[in-house]
Amino acid sequence: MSPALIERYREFLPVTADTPIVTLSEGNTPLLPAPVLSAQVGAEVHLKFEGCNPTGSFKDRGMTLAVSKAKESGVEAVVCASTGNTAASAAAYAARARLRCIVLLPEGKVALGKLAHVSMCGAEVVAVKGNFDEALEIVRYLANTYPVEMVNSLNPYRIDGQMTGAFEIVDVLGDGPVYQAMPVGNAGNITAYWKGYKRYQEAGRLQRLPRMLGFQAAGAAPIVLGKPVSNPETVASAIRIGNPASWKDAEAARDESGGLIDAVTDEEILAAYQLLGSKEGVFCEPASAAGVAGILKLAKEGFFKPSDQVVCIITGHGLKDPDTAIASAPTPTSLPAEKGAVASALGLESQ
Ligand code: AN7
Repeated sequence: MSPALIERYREFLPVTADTPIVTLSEGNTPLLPAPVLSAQVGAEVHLKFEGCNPTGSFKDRGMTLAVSKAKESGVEAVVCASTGNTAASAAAYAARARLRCIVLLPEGKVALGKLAHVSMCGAEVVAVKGNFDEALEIVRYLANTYPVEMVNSLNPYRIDGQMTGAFEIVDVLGDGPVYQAMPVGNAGNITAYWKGYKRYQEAGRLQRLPRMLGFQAAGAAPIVLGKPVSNPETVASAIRIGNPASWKDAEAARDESGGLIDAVTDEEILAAYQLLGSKEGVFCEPASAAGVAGILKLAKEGFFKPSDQVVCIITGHGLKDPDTAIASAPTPTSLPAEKGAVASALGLESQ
């Protein structure tokens, strides 16, 4: 087994010799050059493909630590509200730790692959007739009232674990990129990356702090609007969040780094989603394309210089949301099982 993420970065994480390490061999995800995107953006773009984590999203970085610490504390159950990926990750790590796992999901708004994952990993699923923000309120109440551990990113161990994404980028590039672009939902990940870069700077492993570029979906853009959105809507269901828990920390990451948080429309998100799949071979879920949509938008305003290194965090795998993929793709050509018919429909000509 490749080493647990916690072992690789143990010196930066709040674990002791007594912490039981709950791992599925997370992290160490690819940092891929993106030649087509680089040409379109006019900068050197890399993709940090977090879909390669054991449950198909970046959440595993935080969950390995949060569940390890929950196990260490002797609690019997973990609980979270989720647009899907946190729940899938919590379910998998809780199964590994033999802890009870309770997840509250906004009913009818969670992508199919995430629902499948949560169920197969044995979590107890509550479908809440409300949105993510309402589900999170209930989870906070449960965690304050009963002996259950909340594993949303309000749990500081989630943020600490997710710092490792920044560590890995710097370990590969040799320094911070000029810009880091990413989607923003509950705003835990932008908080974690910024904390990670700063921690690496303190440790002397980084000279240049990146500027943080966060992107919300236009229908769920509370930080951009400066006020909560009571009925968030977007095709990017992972970031369908109207009142992010780490709002202030996201603003601090933006302001301290000299970055920005902007909104991208569903059309821009879906165009970036298709480009990533069809031109770079990276199949991500719609929310993950928001950062790429954002840099494409900024590029139109001449934002980047050719020498700028830009890392986009591709937060989740495309198989999480097969319905959106199928709806976005052309319908397959249906043909009889005949060689000639297939060859001629494909426009193939013999040499
Ligand atoms: C693919 O799973 O909030 O800004 O409950 O699944 O740290 O919230 C997911 C968020 C980006 C936004 N990309 O990250 C959840 C949940 C994907 C995500 C985000 C999410 P944060």
